[in-house]
Formats: sequence, C-alpha cells, structure tokens
Amino acid sequence: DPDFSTAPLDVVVIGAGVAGMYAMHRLREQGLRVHGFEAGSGVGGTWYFNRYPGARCDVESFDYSYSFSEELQQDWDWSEKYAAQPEILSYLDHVADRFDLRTGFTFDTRVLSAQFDEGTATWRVQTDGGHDVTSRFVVCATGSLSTANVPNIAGRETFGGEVFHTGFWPHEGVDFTGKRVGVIGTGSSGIQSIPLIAEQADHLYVFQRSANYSVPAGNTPLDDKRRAEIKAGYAERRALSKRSGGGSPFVSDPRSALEVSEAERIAAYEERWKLGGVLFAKTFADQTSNIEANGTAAAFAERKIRSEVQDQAIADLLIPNDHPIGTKRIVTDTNYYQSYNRDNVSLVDLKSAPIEAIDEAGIKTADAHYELDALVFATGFDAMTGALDRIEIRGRNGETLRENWHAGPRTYLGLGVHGFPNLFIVTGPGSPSVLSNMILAAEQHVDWIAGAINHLDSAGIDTIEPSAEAVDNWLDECSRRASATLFPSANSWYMGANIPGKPRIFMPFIGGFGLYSDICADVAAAGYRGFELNSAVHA
Ligand code: NA7
Repeated sequence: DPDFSTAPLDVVVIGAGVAGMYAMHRLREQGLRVHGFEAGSGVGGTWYFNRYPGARCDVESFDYSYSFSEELQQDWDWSEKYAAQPEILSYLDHVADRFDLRTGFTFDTRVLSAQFDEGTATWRVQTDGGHDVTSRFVVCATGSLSTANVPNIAGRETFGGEVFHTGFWPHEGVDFTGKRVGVIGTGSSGIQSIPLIAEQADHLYVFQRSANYSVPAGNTPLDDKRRAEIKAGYAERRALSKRSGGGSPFVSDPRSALEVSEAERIAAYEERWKLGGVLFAKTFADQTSNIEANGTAAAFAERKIRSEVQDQAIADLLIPNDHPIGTKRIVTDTNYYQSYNRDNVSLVDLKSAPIEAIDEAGIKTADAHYELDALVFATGFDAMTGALDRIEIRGRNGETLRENWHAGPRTYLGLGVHGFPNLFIVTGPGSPSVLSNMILAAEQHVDWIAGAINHLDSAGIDTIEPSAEAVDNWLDECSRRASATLFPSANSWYMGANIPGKPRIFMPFIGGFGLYSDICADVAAAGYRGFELNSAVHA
C-alpha cells in the first residue's frame, strides 16, 4: 500500500472490474493520486467471480473490449465471436499488466464505509483490512450485478450436499460427474450453465419459476482473416457502437415490425436469430414499445423453441408467458433448449408447484421431493443498487445513501447523488449501461468523471454535487422514457422485482447509449449544468 497518512488522496476507486480498472488508468494518466480497493484477489470483477461452466459474454468480443488504446485493440486476438469467461479474464489480466494497474489496488479488501466531511471537503474511507484513508473524490465502480441474491428458502442451511452460486464459483472448478444436481434459476447464468452441467451430472433437475427467452449465440471461432478484417475496420465499428442504443455496431430496422410484409418480417427475424443472442430484441424499432409488434417477435421465438424441444409439453413450459420478449434481457445460449431432449434432464415447473423447503437431502416442492447431491443457485443479483447498499456511505449531514435511496435510487445522469458531493458512480442506476455494452459505457462514464475532476482542479473548485432539482428532473426523464416502452411490465431485475421488498422502479436510462453520451457531453459543455460547484473550503 502507498503511504495514506500524508496528504489526502485525490481519488479512491472502489472495485477493480472493467470500470475500476479503466478509472485507475485514466485518472492516473491525469496526474491524480489514485488508490483502489477490490474485494477479490485479482482484477476482473464480474469476470473474476462468475466462473460457472458456460459463462460467456452476450456482446461480441471485438465490441466487448476497451477502445481507449488503439495499440491494445490491434494487439489482442480474440479466439471466438463471443468470448467465454476464461478468455475475458485473461484479456483483463493482460490489460492490468500492460497498464500496470495492479499496483494501484489493494486486493482481498472490501470497503466498509465512506463518510463525507464538510469542513475539509474530503471523504474518509474505511475497509475491512483496517485502512482508514482520506480522499477528495470517491469513484464507485462497484458493478451492477455483483451482489449475489440467494433466496431465503426455508431450511436452506440444512442442505447436506454441496452448494454453489453462479456468481461466486470456485476457482478450481466443480466436477458434477455421477451427481444429482439441482439448478434453481433460468436467467442467463442458469441457461448458460445448464447444458454443460447436464453433460456431467448423473441427473440434472432444473427448477424454473419463470421461463426466459433465449437465442442461440451462433458462436464461431475467429480466424486470422476475420480478425484482420475487423481490426481494419475498428475505427468505424467503434464509432457506430458509440452512437448506437446498445453500444454495439448493430442498428434496428427503423420501420415498425407491423408495416413490413409477413415474409419480410420473418426474414428479418431469421437474420437476427442467426446473428445470435440479445440483438434479437432490437430487430425492429418498435419491438419493445408496441405490444403487437412485440408479439410478432415472440411468436417467431416460440416457433424456434418448439422446433428444438422434442416433448411439446416441456416446450410449453419453456415458452415465457409473463413478459413481452426483450423486456427481460434475452439470454444468449449454446444448446440450451436441446438440453431438455436428454434423458438425464428434468424441468421442474415451480409455477405449478413452488419450492416449499430445502432439507438435508434435497428440495421439497408442493408436490414432490427431489434428492440432490449438489445445489446450484443461479438466482441472480441484487442488481444496480446492491453493492452500494452494502457500503455505509454517508454524505452531507450524515445522511446515508440507503436513506437517500429508500424509495428507489436517485441520481443525476447515474453519475452523482444530491447530498453526496464528490462521489461518482460508474454504470449506476440512471445510466444506460446495463442495457448496453458495459465496457464502452464504463469508458464513457470514467472519461466524463475525469473531465469533471479536471474542470474542478483547473478552476480551483472543491466540490461538485447534483442539485436536488437536477436529480428530480433526471428521474422524471428516466421514468417518462421507460413508460413509453414495454419494459416496466416485466418483473425484471431492471425493475428491482427480483428482490423481495425492493422498490419497483425501472432503474436504467432507456434512451440509448449514444443519446446518453450526448446528454453527458452537453451537460459538461454547459459548465456542468445541474451540478452545484463549490469552492467554500479554500475560500
Ligand atoms: P437473473 O437473470 O436475475 O435470473 C435469476 C433466475 O433465478 C430467474 O430465473 C429467477 O426467476 C430465479 N429465481 C430467483 N429467486 C428465485 C427463487 N426464490 N425461487 C426460484 N427461482 C428464483 O440472474 P442471472 O445471473 O441469470 O443473470 C443476470 C444478468 O447477468 C443477465 O441479465 C445478464 O445481463 C448477465 P424469476 O425470473 O425471478 O421468476
């Protein structure tokens, strides 16, 4: 660790995932004294912890990678269209080495609290490793999907077999050979891991509460020729991504799904289905805003599911019936539906018979008991607010962030909170990041934060904090945009609906990454409109 006792640090960065790593690089380059704390033993965040079998990104590897260094993006060779977790982690390890980022972080250390002191306009940050440091700014790069959700099922602790959560998978891997395995949850993590667990396990029981839509990745290896083509066009690919809604270089057909002929519509869906994954949700412009348009995409997906699954009674259960397609993130899978054609896989429908308890031998539902040797929670995360909620963050007047957000998260641009000067959030609620390419979003947020700090320093200003009015207006803007779509009708983690008791608010900004970036740039150009800038301390 550096000597924290002298002058205050300029910036404390919380988290060494994709966003924290870039924050370390960018802010250091600006000449700031930066230090970071990371709970894991290495860099990578999501990609450090989510080591479950089949873990893979649903954004193409060439797009889901840093754009800040031309040399980096030209040097690195991705082996597949959609990279799997080990390759993404080795990429992030490479970035950490290449830009000497590890020296800026203390690992195996969790930040417990951060308190703002108005007298000195500094933050006091304390960790579970006994650190007690003072810093002018705090950058929370704590992740949107980093706090595991383990449902509070009766008898959970009594289970006698092995227990796992996909988000905290053992580094040495797990061997399910010869075992009876239960997977609870059929979101991305469940759907990606089920086909591989099924290949190993003696028998796999999938406990499904709600079915999700999944589109095959259509993953392919990349050869030198393809890599060279993409690298030659990288500048244009990045420019398109940065202007786009989702942070990747693909655009929707601007027409309504309802104004084209049936044949044209099917051809468009077929093409997107082949492209693979999450982009299917954006084939036509009105697909997630018009329920009838949405229905045409859902009907197409339903036919695909039926054609893959032999037993149509199982297909019935696998076809979602509780949300418009795309209003929960569409999963990108490899061989998911085919898994149900195996003799050793059973789908347990929790809608008809919910889980009542876990006991020493397995899971008891309303109508059966399943004996298990291993239990996998693929039950997701306390998304977007969970990681921040778990840190005791106190702003002006001793108010905690938890109190400020008791009715749902309140930010301006997802970047700042009224009452919490000099605290920046990366990819937080109110930003579009979870609906877009996280790496490009993290770069955009961090660049904006670096620009803001630079502005303060060159103007001799001590603090920056959004006004109460700017926060109210941004919340209105986010909610107005969300209610023009079908998204709020789904019980998704975007809505906080997966955590009992969590306020139901559509948390992301849904106007798209390109538009959001323009708004942020515009706010900065207008002298940080909506932010209060103060120089009281040294005046
Ligand atoms: P998700 O998408 O939140 O999925 C969690 C799954 O776990 C989902 O099927 C839930 O069913 C299920 N779940 C949660 N709690 C329970 C209980 N108590 N009983 C039964 N089933 C339960 O998390 P993932 O990790 O798969 O993916 C998160 C994101 O990571 C994903 O969107 C991508 O962006 C990457 P439910 O739907 O709530 O009925």
